[in-house]
Amino acid sequence: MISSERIPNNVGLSSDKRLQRALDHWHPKFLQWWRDMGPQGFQDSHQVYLRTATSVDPRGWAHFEYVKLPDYRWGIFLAEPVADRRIGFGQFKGRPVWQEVPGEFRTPLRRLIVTQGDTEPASVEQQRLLGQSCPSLYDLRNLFQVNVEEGRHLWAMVFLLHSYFGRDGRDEAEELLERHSGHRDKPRMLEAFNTPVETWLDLFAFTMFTDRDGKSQLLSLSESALDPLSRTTRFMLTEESHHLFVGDTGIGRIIERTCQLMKQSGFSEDVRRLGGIDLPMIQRHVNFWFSQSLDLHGSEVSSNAATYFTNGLKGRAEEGKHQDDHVLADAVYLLGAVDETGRPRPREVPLRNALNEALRDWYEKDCLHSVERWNTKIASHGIDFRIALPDRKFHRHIGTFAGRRFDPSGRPLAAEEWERRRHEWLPSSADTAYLKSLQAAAVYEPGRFANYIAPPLRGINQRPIDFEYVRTEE
Ligand code: BYC
Ligand code: FE
Ligand code: FE
Repeated sequence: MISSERIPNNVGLSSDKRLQRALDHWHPKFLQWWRDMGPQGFQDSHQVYLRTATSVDPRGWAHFEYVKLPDYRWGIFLAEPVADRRIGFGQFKGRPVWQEVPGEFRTPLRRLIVTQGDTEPASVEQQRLLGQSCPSLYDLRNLFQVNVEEGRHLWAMVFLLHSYFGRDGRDEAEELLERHSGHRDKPRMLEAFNTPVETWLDLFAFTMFTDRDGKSQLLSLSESALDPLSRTTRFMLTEESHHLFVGDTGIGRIIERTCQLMKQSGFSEDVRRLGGIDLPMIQRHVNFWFSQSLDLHGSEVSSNAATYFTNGLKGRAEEGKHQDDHVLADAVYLLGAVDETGRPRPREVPLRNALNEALRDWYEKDCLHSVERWNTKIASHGIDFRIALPDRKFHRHIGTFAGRRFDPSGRPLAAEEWERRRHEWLPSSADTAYLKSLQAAAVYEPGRFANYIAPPLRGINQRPIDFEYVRTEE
């Protein structure tokens, strides 16, 4: 029988027989999934210095200890309730939030929760081989911290499905463990989650850009009129900031090392001779993961998005900061569309229908903060190179630009030029092979870092950088 000790929680699990029964059934399947599809080669053999959430107050979720991965205590936490919380947007604005799922919104809410839930285990699957090629114990530990927390994010969505969606919810929870990233017959729901993450540069770009879509989507869902959804996503956001930190500083540390190597070689561009990762290679990975993550925001014009907003299911990121009526019955949005030849033809659409694009605006701005920090670093080394986010139209598979061809500056291209030049802009198999050659020998010695990445500024939880963040089980 599942216990509150095994599953730290603040949802009254010990007195909720229905939830206990559902989890009794699901928990063993989750653990089997974790063993089969989670980090390969580090299950029972290693102890990892991990943070476990044991309560929602700041003291409770900064609890660090060595644990074996399958013994991690995945918990269920909702952010503290907000007294007299009211619906903040849409046609029900001002009414009390919902503690139960209204019958008429059951299907769309279930769909939003399942879509969110599907991404969490997908990312663990995508990253499962990376431990075997880590650049340091510090990075290995961060990878596993992200993985266990994505596992917990799955728990968060499964808690909602089990508690509020009855039989259908239980079926959906099972299916979340049955679809797999990149699987031929049962793939994950969204495109970016079916691409394997095979190199550490890809991992850092993924946590920088794709986890940041997690941030924009979770912010939007945390505005939801369905209060348990709002509270659970609010707590997930506190964990999300570490994932973004891993991505932002991971790319930053590779850039730092590349700049050092460039200086060593007399400002030669050819840092590969010194075993480094050249800046254009980093740019190509930025191009790839940024464009993939733009796709995750859905079509520019979406009646789904309008329905979600109108009914209070999913708001805008930081809804309270918008200086408008939060109902948006007549508001318009100027969409950056193009004509058949690829020339800009902005057109007005109802804002409610353009909320995916509006969230993309928020997302792009959030990405830019990190990009600016990287560029400041490059400039501080006296190197004349800037990382840039590609134009929104570049390399898109969802929405009005899908299947059309643009270069990273947004210039339309003929098919022939795109084919000829795409590997100037996107990682090629040769790029991946080079990165794999760099990471072929994993670094497991405390305090040592692979040659292509600089050490971090400080360790985790005030431990030194050469702390043994992952150790073999004795
Ligand atoms: N791939 O009106 P449209 C995270 C489908 S990441 C494949 O444009 P809508 C994390 C769409 O389902 C955050 N299919 O889209 C990060 C629809 O299908 P139907 C995850 C796609 O519904 C890293 C059709 O195309 N959370 O947490 O407005 C590590 C037309 O749809 C895609 C969420 O996504 C795609 N990229 O918006 C770990 C939040 N995009 O209805 C975790 C929940 C669209 O025609 N999801 N389609 O069959 C949503 O809010 C919305 O479903 C979306 C799409 C924003 C994803
Ligand atoms: Fe997550
Ligand atoms: Fe995440």
